[in-house]
Amino acid sequence: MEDRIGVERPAGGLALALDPVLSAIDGTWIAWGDGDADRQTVDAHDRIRGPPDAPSYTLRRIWLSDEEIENYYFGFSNQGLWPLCHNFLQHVKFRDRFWNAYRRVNGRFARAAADELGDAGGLIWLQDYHLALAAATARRLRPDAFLAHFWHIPWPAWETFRICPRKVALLEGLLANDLLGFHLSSFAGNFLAACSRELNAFVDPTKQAVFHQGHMTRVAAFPISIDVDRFEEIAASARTEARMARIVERFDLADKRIGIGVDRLDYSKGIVERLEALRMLFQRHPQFVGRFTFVQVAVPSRSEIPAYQYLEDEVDAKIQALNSELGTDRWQPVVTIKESLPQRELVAFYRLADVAVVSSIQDGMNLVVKEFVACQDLEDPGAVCLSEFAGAASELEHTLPVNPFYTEGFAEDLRRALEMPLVDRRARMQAMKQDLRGNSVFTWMQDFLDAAGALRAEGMTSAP
Ligand code: ADQ
Repeated sequence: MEDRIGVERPAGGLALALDPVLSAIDGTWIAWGDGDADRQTVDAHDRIRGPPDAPSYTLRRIWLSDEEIENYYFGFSNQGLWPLCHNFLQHVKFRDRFWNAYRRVNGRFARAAADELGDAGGLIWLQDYHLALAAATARRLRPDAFLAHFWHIPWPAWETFRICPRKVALLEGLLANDLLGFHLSSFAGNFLAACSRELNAFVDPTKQAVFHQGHMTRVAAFPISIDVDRFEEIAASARTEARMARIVERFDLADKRIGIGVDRLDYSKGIVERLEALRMLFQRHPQFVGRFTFVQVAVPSRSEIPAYQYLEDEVDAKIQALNSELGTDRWQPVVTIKESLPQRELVAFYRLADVAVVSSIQDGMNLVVKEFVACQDLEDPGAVCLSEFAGAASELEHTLPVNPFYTEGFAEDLRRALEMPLVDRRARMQAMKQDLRGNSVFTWMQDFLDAAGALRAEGMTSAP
């Protein structure tokens, strides 16, 4: 059989959000690659045009060895910073080999960015917690560049952050940027507090700025969103109707109420807590037994890390127990899909559902809930149960807020969602759609770039 090279779309908010952004500005995206296919597709300068369906930006590859992936990505990034920033201190592991690889790889990203910038200078926009140190190297190499960073996950309270043995280096790395963005002003506030307490840096709350070692960094909130038009368009298409019909048939959902959860399998997403609330819903409200099916789309992620392996086992065991306790030949309380689905298929699930459940224990923003809202039609929209601890809760005010730590309350919220009268669902959905339409991923990008442009124009990058 002929070997073919295909494109895998990651089940992750950041990559999906940035694709349209890079296309809109025809920039260069620097990302690590591994595997033969990545190597075979680049040119002599490790570059390729993307995305494959409509090439409109350049992708520059950085090659990481297995050892670097283990220590930089699965190590410091995902066993250090991820659990630290999401307050899962039981999962935090700090190792010197993790840190050494993190520093090294950050340096390589910075050098590639400095290299790609060209003679005219310009903006280097760093994304996320994997690159906290890159700005410091980039600044040394390209003092002419404007450096900005967007941090896609929460920034924890100082009491949490201070347990990190590399806290000073992380803060100083991020302060090499001119502009630093978080989803929420509370995360920005936590960062400012850490700068003042750890570095004794001067924080100017009115300017939302930190002054440290003769340099000013503006720190502000830019809540991310989705490509709203694209989701609305797919949701309204005839092909989506056909997909919905196929899903109903495949999972035997014709006469059922349907719930949906879509998550990377991550302990921060509150999947275990959700399953416990579902069990309680069926116990306390037997009218839903046989009549309500919860579809959990949960694609495994970071499976090399033990905490993620335990989580997957725990989720599997809970679903199996619930299904064998209550399920029959014709009905299962929970249907699981552990694959990465094409966006169009996800949209069909969103449209079918009577209720979406997002029960994050901690979440920077959460794009799934925004996708669900964008896909609803106002004839018969679904209800939304949204964790109070997802960043999106500060934006979408007409959901049913849930507390994933309180199983009984959560179960009652699920019941309320399933029994919510049409007029109430419509009013809430209309308001949420309105909020969302004014705030797409393009607005996010524009706001961030405008802030960068304004700072550059002011030339405000030196101490007062
Ligand atoms: P994530 O933690 O990855 O993102 P989230 O914002 O929920 O979380 O985005 C997940 C994305 O992956 C959504 O676009 C969803 O449609 C997609 N997805 C999930 N499961 C899928 C599957 N099985 N098949 C296909 N697609 C799937 C991080 C932060 C978030 C923040 C984003 C963006 O943790 O808090 O909202 O970055 O900043």
